[in-house]
Amino acid sequence: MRILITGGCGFIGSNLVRYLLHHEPAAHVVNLDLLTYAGNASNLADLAGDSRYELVRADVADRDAVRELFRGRKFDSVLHLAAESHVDRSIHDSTPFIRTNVVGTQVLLDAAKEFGIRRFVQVSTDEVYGSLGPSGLFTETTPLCPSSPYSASKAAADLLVGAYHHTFGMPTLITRCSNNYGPYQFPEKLIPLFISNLLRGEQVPVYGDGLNVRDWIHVEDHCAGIVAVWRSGRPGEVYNLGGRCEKTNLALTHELIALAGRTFAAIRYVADRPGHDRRYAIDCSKAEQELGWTPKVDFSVGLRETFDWYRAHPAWVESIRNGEYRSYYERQYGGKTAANTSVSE
Ligand code: NAD
Ligand code: TDX
Repeated sequence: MRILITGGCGFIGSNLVRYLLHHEPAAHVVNLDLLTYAGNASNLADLAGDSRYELVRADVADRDAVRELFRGRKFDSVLHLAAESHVDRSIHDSTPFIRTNVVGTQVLLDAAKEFGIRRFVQVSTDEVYGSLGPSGLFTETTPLCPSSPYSASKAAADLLVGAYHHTFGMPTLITRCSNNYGPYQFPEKLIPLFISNLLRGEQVPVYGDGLNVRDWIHVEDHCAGIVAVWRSGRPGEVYNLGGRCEKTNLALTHELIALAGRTFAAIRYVADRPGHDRRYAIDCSKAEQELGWTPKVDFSVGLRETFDWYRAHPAWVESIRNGEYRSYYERQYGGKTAANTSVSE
């Protein structure tokens, strides 16, 4: 059974490729990835020589390349993760977000329709629902109300996926997951950025008052949820996936500071993210009841393991923190370079 995973060199994609090969002995995985700044072929270096894995470098929005790939292989299923995924970058420039997240999804849907794919899973995000007040949870029937260019592009893609099911009867499914953490996450997102700064003795930039809430899930639990939806979800349905683990950014930052053995002097409050969503929290009971899936990784255990993973992989982090990353960091965090945000405690 040949499965196309898009974005398999990114954070969740690389964990998913490994998860699928481990849990589905019959699966052969083709990984379609453009290898953007966020894609790293070395995330799957351990699969070199594995006859069940193949990497194809291409753009999901390149219609000819995608059709060529589908024509050459008989894919059973598509697990679509390729995306521009960082909210802050979408605020600087939304152009690649529209191309990859919206046009790329349309191109894939057209190819999946033309070549008769049996299952098409769109990996989406809780951010399409917008922001919550102090109480309540996102359910699958919460209206879409995206706030950022990133979440708007994901919502647009989700609507296309739903429309292809409704109009053409395509066997599409959508997952909407909360914030992931774990190994191989690019250090522009909160947890890997803060861990890598703390390990270098640098400060961590907390946006605004630090009281925004996110619902954290370990990437392994997310991968298990995607596979459960792929195996047993009902076509045309949306499944929320979450960790039932709400934390303010400040509480999470304190946990990371404790793991690093640092003090609160490591925190630097910086200007808030424009349009910053206040709170996300997911009701994932539909996936639990219908699919028998549930998040399993205890947050404090998962966070410690993640911290240890970054500490054990300095070369992986340093290879990313060079080049393009440095200019991004300086633009995003007020011109402060890593070197001049160091603190002595
Ligand atoms: P990531 O940024 O780490 O990886 C994205 C991958 O997509 C990279 O390998 C990149 O090279 C590839 N890619 C980008 N543009 C491409 C293009 N035009 N053609 C082919 N490949 C391209 O992202 P992630 O955090 O692993 O997220 C994966 C998916 O999961 C995304 O769709 C994202 O919206 C969704 N999601 C992420 C989270 C999270 O917390 N990270 C939560 C919910 C949903
Ligand atoms: O430097 C920072 N300081 C800070 O306070 C960064 C990078 C983030 N934050 C805050 C903003 C958010 O409230 O931390 C929280 C988490 O931020 P991100 O890691 O950028 O994630 P978020 O914007 O919540 O989106 C993530 O979860 C949903 C992923 O990036 C998305 O791809 C996913 O869809």
